[in-house]
Amino acid sequence: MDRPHSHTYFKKAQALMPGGVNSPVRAFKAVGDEPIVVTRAKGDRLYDADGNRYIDYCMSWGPMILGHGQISVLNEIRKAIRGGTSFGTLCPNEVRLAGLITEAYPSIEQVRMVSSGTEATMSAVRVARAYTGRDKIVKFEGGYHGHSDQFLIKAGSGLTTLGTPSSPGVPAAFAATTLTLPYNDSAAARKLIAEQGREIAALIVEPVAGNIGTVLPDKGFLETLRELTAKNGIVLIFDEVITGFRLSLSGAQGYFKIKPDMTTLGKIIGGGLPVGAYGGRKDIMELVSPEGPVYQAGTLSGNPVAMAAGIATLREIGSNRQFYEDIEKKTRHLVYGLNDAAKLAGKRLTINTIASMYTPFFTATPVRDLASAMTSDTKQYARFFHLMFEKGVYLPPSQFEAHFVSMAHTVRDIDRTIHYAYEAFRKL
Ligand code: KE4
Repeated sequence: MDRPHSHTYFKKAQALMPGGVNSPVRAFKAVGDEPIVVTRAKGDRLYDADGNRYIDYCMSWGPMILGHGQISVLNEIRKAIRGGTSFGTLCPNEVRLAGLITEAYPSIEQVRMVSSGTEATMSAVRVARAYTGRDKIVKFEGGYHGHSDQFLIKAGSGLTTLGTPSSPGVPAAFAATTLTLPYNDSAAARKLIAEQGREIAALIVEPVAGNIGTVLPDKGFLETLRELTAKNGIVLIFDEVITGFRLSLSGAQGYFKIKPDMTTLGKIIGGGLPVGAYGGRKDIMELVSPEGPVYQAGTLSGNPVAMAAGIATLREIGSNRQFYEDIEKKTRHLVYGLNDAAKLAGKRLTINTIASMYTPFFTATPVRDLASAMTSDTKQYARFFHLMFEKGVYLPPSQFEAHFVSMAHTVRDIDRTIHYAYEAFRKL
């Protein structure tokens, strides 16, 4: 695909920004070549600076569950902007979005809006440490919870993609307070908590991993974490930045019927604008300033325009009783088609999927944790990525990410995708 204008933008970007991007995974480092430079998006399509169009399965890494440029969201943003863009005060839209979230998540008795998933998880852990008076936290190998220091230990997403699971710049003393476990390893969790449980403030988990690529919890895994944390006074944090409003109106906790002590949200609740949130039991959240002593703040937290985008998105989802059934039907159609195409082409793939997220791993091994995900042939993924890109299909530019279907994906585009995938598999 000829992309001279994108090339010009990227060259300028490289001189101005590290790696020419504002977030590492966008840089195409894991798949090679220069990144896509998008000028607009509509429905399930992206349009680049050279007028090329792509069927999009990255969907801005998760927020765009309705599709790009969804009219009711754009209308609410336009309406909000007419009243100004930021007040630095309480505004009605904050109350509305907080109400929609607490209504959808019974475990969230109180919620604090922030401007990213990173802020949400960073703040949730701080409150959990204050609540328990303990320092240590537990995360899972390949789990990605944003880029605050404590989580950049054996982390997934861009860190695994770029081969730096533990980032330099994190003080060893700080890193030592983060304990890690293999995802889906209940026995290891049981052992660690038996040994150190009373020193652990919080256990943070993606209830469905999205940053190893899509990895589902084994039967009983989440239940074990709930039992162990409850018994040891450990705050169980479900990081639902990806799964929140993706798996169900009540996220993964509603889907698997497990009640965490705290939840972090992001992506979909901002409808494409910068919004994150953390919340949970009132006796924990009442520690948050100014009600309590745990400080956390943000100039643009609860921004009226960003709130409007989130409100419109959640209302659009909530107004359609068939929403999750319909979007899952589209996803199943795609995943069955990809599996059939791979089989027909004689390719061995493992495709993990749940609700409207999935990941094709280029390995014949079942993928249930970071170690098994690492058996994937990332070179094959990169070649598949480019064969699809050349056909006008944009996938996440990394093997270790979730792919997303939106309500805007048409059956026609999904069938096209399956056809192109068959052709690509045969060329691998
Ligand atoms: P943000 O700070 O990027 O809004 O959210 C951090 C975060 C927290 N928790 C989970 C489960 C997440 O997946 C994320 C962010 N996800 C990545 C992609 N998997 C965002 C894309 C990027 O880093 O550019």
